[in-house]
Amino acid sequence: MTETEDLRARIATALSHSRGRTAVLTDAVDGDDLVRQHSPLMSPLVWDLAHVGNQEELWLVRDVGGREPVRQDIDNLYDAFQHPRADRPALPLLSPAEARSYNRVVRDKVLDVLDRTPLAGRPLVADGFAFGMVVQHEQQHDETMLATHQLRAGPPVLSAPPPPPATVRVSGEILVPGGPFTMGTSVEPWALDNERPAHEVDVPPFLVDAAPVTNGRYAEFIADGGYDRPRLWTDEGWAHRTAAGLEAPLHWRRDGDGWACTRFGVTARIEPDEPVVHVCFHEAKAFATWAGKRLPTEAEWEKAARFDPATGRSRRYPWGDEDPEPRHANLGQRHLGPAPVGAYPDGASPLGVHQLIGDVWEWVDSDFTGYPGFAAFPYREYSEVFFGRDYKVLRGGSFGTDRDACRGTFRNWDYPVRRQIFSGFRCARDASPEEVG
Ligand code: AVJ
Ligand code: FE
Repeated sequence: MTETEDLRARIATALSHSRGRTAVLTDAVDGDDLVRQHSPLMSPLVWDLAHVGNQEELWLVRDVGGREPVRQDIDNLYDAFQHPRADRPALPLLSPAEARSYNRVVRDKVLDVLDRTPLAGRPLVADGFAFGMVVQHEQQHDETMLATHQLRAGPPVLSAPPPPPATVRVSGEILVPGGPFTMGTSVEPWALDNERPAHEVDVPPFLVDAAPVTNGRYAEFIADGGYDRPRLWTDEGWAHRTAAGLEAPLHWRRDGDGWACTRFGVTARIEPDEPVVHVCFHEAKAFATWAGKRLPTEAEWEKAARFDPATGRSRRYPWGDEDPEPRHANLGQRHLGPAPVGAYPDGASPLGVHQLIGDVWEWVDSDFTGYPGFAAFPYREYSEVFFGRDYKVLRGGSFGTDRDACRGTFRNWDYPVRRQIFSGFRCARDASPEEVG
């Protein structure tokens, strides 16, 4: 096989893998359920379904392939900037059957375009970028659809084996040495515009938690009055906590002297050793203050995840440069929840930081902005229009994130009040001179 044939085969596999996930998420419920809105924060599942196909048509059929449009008349319906999520159920959307057949027609054309397009030359197609972008887009919506499932009431319709148990004890903090490291990338073929370009950042020495904050620790924060002490919160955080009546992570309910939560229709006691999930940025920050720590900055998070002190290089992933395998991280909706701390020793960073990739997205204390030298590509609406103070960054992916939409440089963002996403966090703090040694 030539290199191009190999790349084409990998793209075809990734396209069909993502579509398989989309099918699982949309075949699990009936037509009524697909067109219904389960939360004003989310689209009806049938919107995500056809939006995935429409983006694929725009980029791969029309732009890369130069082919005639399949359904130009529906572009406006599936343009996320034309209609806020809350308004989408009232639109004249394709029915579930129409959306499925539209996606099939588009995909057949795309496989033909893939066969005929040289994957070199203009930046949009070099290394199969546009195909990689479309694969990641579908995987991002698969995660969004999984979040919609979590907000949906009723008996369980999704199932998966439980995550693996812990096999090592992981606790305490890891010292990340001070000095420059390479943040972002200029060489990762499918990295999106906001991950580029690679640039050097000097990060002072700091300590980072070896693992994400667990449910058990988070419950201690609640029991210690964490939600009742304004001094633990920023002004903005306290105002939100009060207005929204926050008392615990989303989906938690008191259960005797402890807590239970409902996940994809199944109610169970919370597992003390699993990373906490469904907290907003403000809750993460208040917890960190309570713990005598802070959230890591985005540069600190990435250095903890990628910096190899033996070589001074930044890795693609904490475990090295190889693509994620099931032994490295809890990704891809193989399990319907985070794994306990200590379940992925093979995924640890060289410094010994665990579960940076997968399980839960981690809030960091940084606004979403462009790196020095940022250039929007191939469209401003992916990243650039979101730059500024409104959004905080999340890193590392969750159990709901698939492998092509997750790497050491990958950046996610959301409003600091959002918690319907699979969001958790870990803490960090400055290193004292004695600790630096
Ligand atoms: C990167 C997850 C914030 O879902 O809003 C999907 C990804 N962009 N379609 C989102 C995205 C266009 C985006 N996030
Ligand atoms: Fe989208």
